[in-house]
Amino acid sequence: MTSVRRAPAFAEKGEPALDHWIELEMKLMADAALVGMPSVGKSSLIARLSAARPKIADYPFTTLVPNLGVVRAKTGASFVVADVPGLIEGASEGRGLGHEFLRHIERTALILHVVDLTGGYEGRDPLEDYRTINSELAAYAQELASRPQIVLANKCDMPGTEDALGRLREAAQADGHPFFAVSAVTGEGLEDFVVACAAQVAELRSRIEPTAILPDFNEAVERERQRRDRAVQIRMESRGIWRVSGGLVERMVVQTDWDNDEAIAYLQHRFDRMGLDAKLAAAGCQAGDEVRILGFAFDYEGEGAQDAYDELEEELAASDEEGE
Ligand SMILES: Nc1nc2c(ncn2[C@@H]2O[C@H](COP(=O)(O)OP(=O)(O)OP(=O)(O)O)[C@@H](O)[C@H]2O)c(=O)[nH]1
Ligand SMILES: [Mg+2]
Repeated sequence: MTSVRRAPAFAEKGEPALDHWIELEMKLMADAALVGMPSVGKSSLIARLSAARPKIADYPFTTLVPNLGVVRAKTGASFVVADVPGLIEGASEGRGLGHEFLRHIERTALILHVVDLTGGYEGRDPLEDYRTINSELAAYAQELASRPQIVLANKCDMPGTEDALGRLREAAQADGHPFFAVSAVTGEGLEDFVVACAAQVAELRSRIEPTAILPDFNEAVERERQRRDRAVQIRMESRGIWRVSGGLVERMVVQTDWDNDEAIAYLQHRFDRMGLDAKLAAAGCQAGDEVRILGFAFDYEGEGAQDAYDELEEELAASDEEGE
């Protein structure tokens, strides 16, 4: 394809659009998630700490969908907390509301593990609750169990909770987790907790690459874009008339300055490097046929014509040099 008819055969502008099917899964993007057995006071805590106003009641599974709240520390730092519905033993196998909500904490950098010091109306052992939740997290994904965790021993305003408090503090410390005795009702211990939590969130955020969330997606889209861009489609429009399409080849033509012989020669050089002549020949295009790209028409001179021209040009250049 060497000879170019300079006047566009017909006007046609614009690049072809790309479409994609993408599957998105909605997940909470909180800095920290309140995780714990039902009725331990997770919603009471988020209500006390933020402007969120979730339903609070003394029966399990009061919270059915996660709530988000913005918490501001007295240092001025703020972070987003999610109040996730209660987990129970077996949640990792889908018991209770567990499975669905465990998925919500997958992307939360910090776990705020809330334990009810009173053991609830069933008289559970708070230390056992603490272990149960941690094994549920581990059973769902080992990585969740090793995620940074702050343990909140809630309802410390209640009488008779000292013994549980001591045992729980010991266990949390042995696990390497910061520990705070708090009360969502009186507010005890919450100020210190919020300052510590804000500091840890800041530290965790600094470790996260801002674009880390979608690298695979972005890369896949870019790869696909490049693949489609480079792909060249050839089809016969009618007898002796061929249509060449593809993002790159179309852009090359659009970008060419048709008043500039060098630009045209450069375009022909690029066609050549893409092996366009050979591809046209393989498709059945014959010397004398017309090749259309967008609104531009080219005369096809047959495969090998370019080589002959190149040789001729080289010869001419060589004789020019000799002449100088
Ligand atoms: N005494 C006392 N009671 C509290 C405290 N925090 C929460 N409660 C009570 O505990 C009960 C459960 O509180 P919620 O905040 O609804 O508990 P939850 O963990 O969100 O419960 P689910 O959403 O069902 O998982 C309510 O009756 C609260 O008033 C606290 O610090 N001290
Ligand atoms: Mg709740």
